[in-house]
Parts: sequence; structure tokens; C-alpha cells
Amino acid sequence: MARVDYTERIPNNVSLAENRRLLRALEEWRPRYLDWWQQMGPDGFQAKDVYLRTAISVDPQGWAHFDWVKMPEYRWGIFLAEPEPGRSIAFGEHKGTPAWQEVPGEYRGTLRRLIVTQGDTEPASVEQQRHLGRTCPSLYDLRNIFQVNVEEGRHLWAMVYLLHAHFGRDGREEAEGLLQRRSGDSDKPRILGAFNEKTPDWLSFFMFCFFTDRDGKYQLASLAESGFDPLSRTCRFMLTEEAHHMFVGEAGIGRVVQKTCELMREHRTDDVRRHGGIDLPTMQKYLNFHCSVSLDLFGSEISTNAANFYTAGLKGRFEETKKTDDHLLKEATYSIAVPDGDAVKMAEEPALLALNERLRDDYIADCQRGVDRWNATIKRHGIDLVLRLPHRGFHRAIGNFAELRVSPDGRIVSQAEWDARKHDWLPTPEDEAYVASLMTPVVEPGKFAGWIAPPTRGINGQPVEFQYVKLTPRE
Ligand code: BYC
Ligand code: FE
Ligand code: FE
Repeated sequence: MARVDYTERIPNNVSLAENRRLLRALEEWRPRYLDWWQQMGPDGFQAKDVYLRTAISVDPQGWAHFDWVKMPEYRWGIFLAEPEPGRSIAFGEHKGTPAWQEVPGEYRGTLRRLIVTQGDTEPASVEQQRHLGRTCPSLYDLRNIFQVNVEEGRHLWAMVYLLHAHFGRDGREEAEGLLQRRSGDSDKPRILGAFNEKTPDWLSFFMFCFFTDRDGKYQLASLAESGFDPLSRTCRFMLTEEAHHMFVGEAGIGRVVQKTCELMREHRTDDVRRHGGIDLPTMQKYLNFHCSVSLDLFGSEISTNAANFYTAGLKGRFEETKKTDDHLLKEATYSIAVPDGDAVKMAEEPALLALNERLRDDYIADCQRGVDRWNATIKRHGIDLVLRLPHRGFHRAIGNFAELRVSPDGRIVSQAEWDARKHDWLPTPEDEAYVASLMTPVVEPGKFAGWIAPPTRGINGQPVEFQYVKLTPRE
């Protein structure tokens, strides 16, 4: 069962060959997906061989397969984590009853909506990143972004499979819609805010992988708890891919920090721009931006949607089954941050309504661990500066703080103060132009752009100077 059948056009471990109708529907969707990939996927590298990892089975060893692949020939497939025999629903009003193998009629619309929202982010991120190959800081990084892109493409397949297999005609229509919306398009934008922002440069890309893919980790982990077993198993396998995306983000920013610190020490200056580096205050502004738009992705602090998802058994908490409370949350309360005059105070709210905020708290703690590791690098260089996550109310467009102006250190400020200070807090057009000016491609194996340190090791035991993408045919 764990073995993936690669003799099939659509590799899968869901016995697709035995379900002719579903197979046909997915085979019809496939050329439209490939058209979308050609049109909206990585710009300019479709014919190049890339050293990619492909899943050949869903157990951890199945990940060991690396090979040269042209991206349009990547084996996008449908992989679900192994079923847990006798799995039951862990929370909400159906707690203790067997997990559903089919969609319960009463939750059809809600589940479809959750799956479409999740699915929509996957192609959106590929669209946002499609121009970045042309300005890669190294072949190693070029390979990594393409690995992320093909896996986000596969995540779209994962959600489209669920739509086709379990939602009939509506599901097929939604699967088309996922190929029709476009990131940043004013007529048919992607569903969630962060996925309509631009990812214009590699600093933004690494920040996106660190902050926005990490929202993916937390959302997928909550959906992995779902009582709808096919969704749970799909998300559990997606999470194994997500780990690499967050590695790309954390290590990418870590390498920029490293390079900046080296330049600061070498030239005994904070002004590393003169030496082609990205100064730490600019990195802090990019961090503030990407953190705040990613915090919005968790929804409002108080959400009846989230309460309904939970009570229905559709979307759990992070690590729901490891928690030892009643998994119903009818009586429990949870402490959330709320604006109070010009300060922020904590208020107890019904835990059931505060589930988005609770997930956001888990996410912030996870982000902080990465920031601490960057700060350890800064400290090791004897530099007296710390990167900080902005306050959760900073620059928010969703929730309690959306109508307010909040400083990164969590003061509710006047519009006048915001206007005067926002250039200290968010990237300015000049900052963006400076970062853009650094984005000249470096494609010689083993060479890196001057604003980023090399990684400590290569991919799959290969040396750092390996030719991870074959830009010219091998002689
Ligand atoms: N932008 O009760 P509320 C990933 C809407 S990332 C625009 O506050 P709820 C990836 C909301 O839809 C993971 N609209 O929130 C990463 C609702 O609309 P209606 C993606 C927003 O529903 C990198 C209204 O506001 N997965 O995988 O509890 C690369 C009030 O909603 C936003 C998921 O998101 C926003 N930021 O929670 C590639 C999981 N926030 O009903 C991939 C599935 C809220 O009034 N989605 N709204 O029309 C969900 O679980 C929920 O839809 C949300 C929102 C957590 C997003
Ligand atoms: Fe994804
Ligand atoms: Fe991802």
C-alpha cells in the first residue's frame, strides 16, 4: 500500500486504477494543470534538468529518491499517509465515533470551503514566485525554490483529488476555479490576503517560506486532526513536504544574517550596503511585513467559523490528540490580546471561539524559535542587535487590530505617529529598490551572491558546488 505506483500517469497510493470515473476526471484535469504550470510556473527554466526529490512511497525512507527532472515532467501524484486502523474522531460533538471515510452531508459545504481555501494557496505561491529563478543567488538556491514550487504544485493535486473524489460536480467546478484565480489579479484574486502580495526578491522569498509556509504547517496540522479521514491523511503527508519549505526559509534568512554579520565585522561598520550586504534594520522591516501578513492568515481572534469547524470535528487544534482536556471546549476559556484604549490587555474568552488565536499563539512560539537561532548568529559575531517578531497587532488587516495602528513593540499609536514612523517599521520603496539592485543572478556552480553566505552543506550529501540545475547541456 505504501508503495507508489509510478507506472501510472498519475502516481498514487489510492488505487486510482480501480476507480475509472475518478481516474478519468483527474486525467482530464491534468492537461489544464500542465497548461497552468507552463503559463504560471517558474519562468524560463521549464526545459532544464533540476536535481529534485520525488516521493516514491509515503514512508520516511520513500523520500530518499533524488534525480534529474525537467519540471513539467515532475511526477505530480496523489499520496495519502497510511491509514490508522480504527481511527476515531478526537474532538467536537462526534468525539469517539469512527472517522468518516465519506463526507457527511451536513458538512459538505463547510468542508469543501476549507479544502478550496487550502488548495488555493498552493498555486498562488507558485505564481508569486515565478519570476525569482531569473535572479537566483546560486544554483543551490535555484534548485531549492524549484523543489518548493513542484511540491506546492503537488499540494494543489492533493486538494484537487479530495474535491474530485468526494464532492461530485461542485468539487470538479472548484478544481477548475483553482486553476483560474491568479495571485494579485484584481478581477479574480486568490482567496487569502498574503497570497495576493508580491514576492519580488529573494529576501521576500525566504521570509515567505519562513512565515507563510509556516502558516501552512499549522493549518495543515489542524486539518490533519480532521474527522474526515481522507483530508487528515492527505494533510499528514503534505506536512512531510512542508518541513523542507520551512528549512529553505529559515536557513535562507540565516545565511543572509551570517553574511551581513561577516561584512559588519570585516569592514567595522553597520553600513553594509556600501559592501553589497543587506543591513539588519532592513531585514527587520522585511520580517515585520511578512510576519504581519502571515498572522492575518489565522483569521479573527474570535471566530464562530473556527468554533463550528471544531465542534463539527472538521478542524482541530495543533496536536489535538496530545492534549489532555475534554476536546469539547464547552466550558474552557482562553486568554487573548485585545485593544484597550491605547494599550493592549489580556481578556478571557470562550476557548471554542478563540481557536484561531490559540493556533496563532502556537505559530508565534514556533516563529520565535527560528528568530532566536538567527539572533544566536548575530551574537556570535559580537554584534549588539536582536531581531524581533513584531507585536501581533502590528500592521494587521484581519481581526481585533485591523482598524488600529499598532507599533512593532505593541503600542496603539495615532495615525500621525504611524505616518511618521512607518518607514522605520516596514520596507520603504528605497529599501525595496536597494534589495532589488542586489538581485543579479549567480549561476556558476559553487558561487553565491555577495549578500548571502553559502549553506553549510549541499542537498542529499552532494557538495555545495554541485550543478544542482543544468543550465547548459552537459558536455
Ligand atoms: N484573507 O472567522 P474568520 C499554505 C475571511 S498556508 C482574506 O476571521 P476563519 C501555504 C474568512 O474566510 C495555509 N480573508 O476566519 C503557505 C471569513 O470569510 P466569510 C492555508 C480572510 O474562517 C505557503 C471571514 O474573513 N490553509 O498552505 O475562522 C505556500 C471571517 O473569518 C482572511 C488554510 O487557511 C485572510 N487572511 O479562518 C503555499 C486552511 N482571514 O466566511 C501554501 C483553511 C479570514 O465571512 N482555511 N478571512 O466569507 C481556514 O481554516 C480558514 O478559512 C482561515 C480563516 C483560517 C483562513
Ligand atoms: Fe503547500
Ligand atoms: Fe509550503
